[in-house]
Amino acid sequence: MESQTSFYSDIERINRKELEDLQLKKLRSTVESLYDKNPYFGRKLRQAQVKPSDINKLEDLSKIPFTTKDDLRINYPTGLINVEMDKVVRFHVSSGTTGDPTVVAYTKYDIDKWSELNARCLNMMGVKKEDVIQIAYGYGLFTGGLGIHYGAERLGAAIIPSSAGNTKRQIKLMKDMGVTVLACTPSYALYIAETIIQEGLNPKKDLKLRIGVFGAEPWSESVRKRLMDNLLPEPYDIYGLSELCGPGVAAECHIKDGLHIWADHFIAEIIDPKTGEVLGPDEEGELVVTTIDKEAMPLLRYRTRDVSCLNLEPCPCGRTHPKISRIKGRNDDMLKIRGVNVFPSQIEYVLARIEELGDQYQIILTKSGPLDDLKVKVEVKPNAVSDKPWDIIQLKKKVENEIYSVLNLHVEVDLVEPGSLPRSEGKAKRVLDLRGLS
Ligand code: DLL
Repeated sequence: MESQTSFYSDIERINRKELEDLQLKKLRSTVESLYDKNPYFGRKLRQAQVKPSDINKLEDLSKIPFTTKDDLRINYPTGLINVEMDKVVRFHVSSGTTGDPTVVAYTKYDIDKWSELNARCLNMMGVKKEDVIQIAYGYGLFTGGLGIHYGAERLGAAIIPSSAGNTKRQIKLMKDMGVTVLACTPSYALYIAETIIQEGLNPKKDLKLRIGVFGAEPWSESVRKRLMDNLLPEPYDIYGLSELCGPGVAAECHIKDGLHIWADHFIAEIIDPKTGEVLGPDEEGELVVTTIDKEAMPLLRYRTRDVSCLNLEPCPCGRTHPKISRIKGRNDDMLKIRGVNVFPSQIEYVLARIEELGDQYQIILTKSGPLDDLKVKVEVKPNAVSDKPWDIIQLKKKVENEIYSVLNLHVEVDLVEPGSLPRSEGKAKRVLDLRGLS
């Protein structure tokens, strides 16, 4: 249901033309500030022959060169900071799963705005000051815990900052404290749901959970359905990345058909990752984001590597900010198997629709001659099939056929015992890459 409080109603429902005028004004001042103050961006803009005065309409954004994670690495740790160091009040550091860590900095103003964006996201999901929210994203260098925390505090909700891990204690807290909102990764939510059942509790009767604030990794509609069946009625998607602030860049409204990206803070573009060409609405490509309301570390045309598309149609919820589609995955996580492009999230989508399967799976990447190949290991639900070999073979065939019908790819499936695959308390690692070993 739509939230009854119109918390940030004016800016969320500002008319498109005014929103675009505001974006242009803020874009120009961001470019001006980087051009004048930041040696690295200043040089990049001069090399591309772009002056702040060249930015006269939003389309002029395409004249500006992209920023990539490499730009952050080259300038490690503080080279992209665009304010005096004494104005910086916080650093977060990304874990660097794909290379060296990257540092992001915030001024007091940035923290204030970041809190506001997260408050908007939570409000949009229907979270109210009367709610009790358990934040089971990691607190610390990762932005998930603190980002959602500040948003919930701004909204006035009661926070349980449980951080990730210690799942049984999480569940006890939920029960004893009457927790109504759970914020964590969707893979951790699945693990929590499984543990609740193992503890002999019925989430619908014994817990008061209402809303899920799930993000930080790709998840599919079929996982949403599982979470609705086994944990709570309203699971919402929230998106963000440290480089842009952390969580709170975009989130779903009650329509749950795409995530509103806050356009008074970010300009979103979708590009062809190979050519850099800007694509039109509804065309799938890489999400590129320009921050237009940041002090410490503004970024121009940051290549997120996340695959999505842009929807500019008016949303029935009344918000005018554009929507991005659910993130399919990162383009560097895309697997190319016998000529077919596969995102792990597509495999998850198929597996989570099959009643007999558990929530945990692993994609194992191997080499078959010069080509990559993959195999899927997936847990079967307890008592879902008999021990008879024939039943197991039938289920294996069914899963392989379902994968084939969606991906057009023959994949070998290995059904494994319940509880035998690793569980995640944060971002799940679903792909096991054994290509170097085969
Ligand atoms: O994951 C920030 C965050 C925390 C978002 C909590 C939502 C909730 P990073 O660790 O920098 O920041 O990782 C960012 O995670 O580029 C995406 O690839 C992925 N990601 C984040 N949210 C989603 C989502 C946080 N809702 C990277 N769906 C991003 C799919 C997501 N992928």
